Amino acid sequence: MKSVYAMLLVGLLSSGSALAAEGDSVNGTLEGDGITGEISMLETASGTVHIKVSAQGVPEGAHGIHVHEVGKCEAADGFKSAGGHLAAGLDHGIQSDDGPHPGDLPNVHAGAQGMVNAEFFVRGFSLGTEGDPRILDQDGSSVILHAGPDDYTSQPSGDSGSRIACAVLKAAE
Ligand SMILES: [Cu+2]
Ligand SMILES: [Zn+2]
Repeated sequence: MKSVYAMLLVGLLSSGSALAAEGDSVNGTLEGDGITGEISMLETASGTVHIKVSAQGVPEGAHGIHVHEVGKCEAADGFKSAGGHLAAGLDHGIQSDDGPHPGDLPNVHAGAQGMVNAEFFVRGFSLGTEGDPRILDQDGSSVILHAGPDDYTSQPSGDSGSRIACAVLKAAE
């Protein structure tokens, strides 16, 4: 009987979570040297965030892509302005015992034409005005595309090389 109670309690806690705000959405324009693109994120009925990425002008191959903790894209400083990964106190990468960061995403791949089209399902952050971590916190958030692939294990950011494009995330109109 006790375990039934415990399960009920867990059910109530998770369904009452401020993380689930169905319909909240953010988007951003990806810009880098010769690279343009679009990012959109939608918080779905399940509380899972649905992300779509499209980009052109991306060097052929695999590229790390993450949500970074500051919504500031300054090309002049190599997009260092975007800060580190949205981390929530966790370690980087799906291959880490205490990972991944909420902002860690699977690598995207560009073919010879330089096109990227990808979709992801992610849990672990909110797009709304509540929840922790959330994309639209005081200093905002961004998405960064890297020169090389994320190895999903190296700290603090998967050894994915320089930052080649950046998108500031904003509440969708
Ligand atoms: Cu990154
Ligand atoms: Zn990370």
